[in-house]
Amino acid sequence: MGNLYLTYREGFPKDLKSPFLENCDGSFVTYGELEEQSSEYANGFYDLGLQPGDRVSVQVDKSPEVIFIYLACLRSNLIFHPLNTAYKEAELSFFLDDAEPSIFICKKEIYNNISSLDLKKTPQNIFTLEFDEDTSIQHIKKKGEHKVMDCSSEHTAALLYSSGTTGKPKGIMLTHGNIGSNAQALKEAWNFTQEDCLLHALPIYHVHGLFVALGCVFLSGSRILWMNAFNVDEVQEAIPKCSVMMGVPTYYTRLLSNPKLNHDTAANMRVFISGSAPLLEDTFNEFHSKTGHYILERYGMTETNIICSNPIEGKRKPSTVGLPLEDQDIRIVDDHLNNLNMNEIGNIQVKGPNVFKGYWNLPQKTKEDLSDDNFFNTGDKGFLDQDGYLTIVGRSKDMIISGGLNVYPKEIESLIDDLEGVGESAVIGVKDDDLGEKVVAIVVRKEKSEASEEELISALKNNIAGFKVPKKIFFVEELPRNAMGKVQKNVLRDNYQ
Ligand code: MLC
Ligand code: AMP
Repeated sequence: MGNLYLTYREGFPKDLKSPFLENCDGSFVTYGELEEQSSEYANGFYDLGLQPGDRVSVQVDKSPEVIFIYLACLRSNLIFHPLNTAYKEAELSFFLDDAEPSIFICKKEIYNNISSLDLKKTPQNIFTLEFDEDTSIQHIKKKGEHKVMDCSSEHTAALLYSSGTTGKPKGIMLTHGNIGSNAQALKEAWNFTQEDCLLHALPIYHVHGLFVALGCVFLSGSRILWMNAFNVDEVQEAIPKCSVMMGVPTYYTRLLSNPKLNHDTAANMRVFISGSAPLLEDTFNEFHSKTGHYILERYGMTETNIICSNPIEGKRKPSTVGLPLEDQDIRIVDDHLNNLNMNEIGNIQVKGPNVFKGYWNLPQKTKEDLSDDNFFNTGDKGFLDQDGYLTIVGRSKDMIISGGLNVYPKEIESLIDDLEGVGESAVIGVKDDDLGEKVVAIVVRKEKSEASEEELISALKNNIAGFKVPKKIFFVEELPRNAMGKVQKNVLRDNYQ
């Protein structure tokens, strides 16, 4: 396996006039157009003088054009760097300073205010994706054949950031081989064929909507029913036209409250797949009684793409994430790396061709997260049962998953602590029927401070992506601490649940 584009290309249907992507208004993109458009962008990148390994950072609304750009990056050996559209200026500045892209494709508002990002080094090429405007990246496209560049499967194809329990976000380098091997394994595990139609309502700046969803489609030559965002009514309308859906648990809890979801409307579906956050057993059972489908839960992370999956054929066990994919080893170890027995809870570690190459510019951090025998420490805790199914019971990393998006309390606490009138704070996740977990802050005001919940929330909204902003703030006189002076988050979680 070399260039991932060629791996994807092998799965395209023989007839390139076959639809790849269908929009809700009936318009569509064929596989032939996918080839043509990605070639044209790749020619444009060449004319701009981009070199293999250069980064292409993208922060724009979901659109098929982004897929063309992703594929053009693969073809040209450039590193695709997608960014959550919710990131605010300060967050964006960090990512751009760290990734140092040669091209930044952004929304018009950012393009017009690029100087306010106060970057150490402004990218040489900045574009928007505004159709028909002078600033649009579309103008770089150049017709003509493009020869896909040869590259090793070890070459970095994408850079995706995830925050950490301490310090700054880390860039995760995923290679052509990482993404390709996982796509192959998933296509097999989930029996994707050309007959499938995938309901795609996920964002495409995370591995779930980008590599997991698109990889299965490319490799099977199937098609996508495309939605720019998750809207429960539109998704419900689309279900009868599709055979596979992928989503985070929130998608399924929202669907359950839709009166049109029933056995008949879900009859054409082959499988509903859930991941990125824990699926509650109640959701699994309720969904089955309403539709006759057992949701297939799988487990993954940005550093590894998908690790485990419940089977297509065979028992799907609720509250488990299923069996390791065929090409991966999973082990459960204690803190001293001793292997634990079946049903014993420990640290989940994984080894396989899917495991990332390393953290961008952070060799020491990469070393810390990989054992000497090359197992990656996921930071998740769990156990394997007698049938080999994995159950995740918690995390050693302090992280909240809200609607499938990760929030690191440390980052939010630092920001809250810097706000006027705040002495200190603790950020926790509490159960939420819609989001799974929601972010809540417990704040100790400074003496005489009258800082209000509204003021703090509005100050945070100016600085960070909305999904990270606490949904609720409680004020207390002091935070509970243990004998070592450490804030007792478990006490807070119990009190504020
Ligand atoms: C949006 N908001 C959220 C939120 N998403 N708040 C908390 N948690 C979230 N996940 C806030 C916005 O800031 C805004 O706040 C308000 O909700 C409305 O915004 P919206 O965009 O209209 O929200 P909505 O459409 O309801 O979005 C919720 C969602 C979306 C669940 C549909 O977040 C989503 O699609 N999540 C999927 C994320 C995903 O793809 N994860 C995969 C990661 S990969 P205000 O205050 O401004 O009104 C990974 C590996 C793996 O984890 O295993 O897959
Ligand atoms: P990310 O950093 O966005 O890639 O998030 C990866 C994390 O999401 C994992 O380390 C898990 O903690 C969590 N996760 C993903 N899928 C599941 C799942 N099915 N059940 C529980 N947690 C999950």
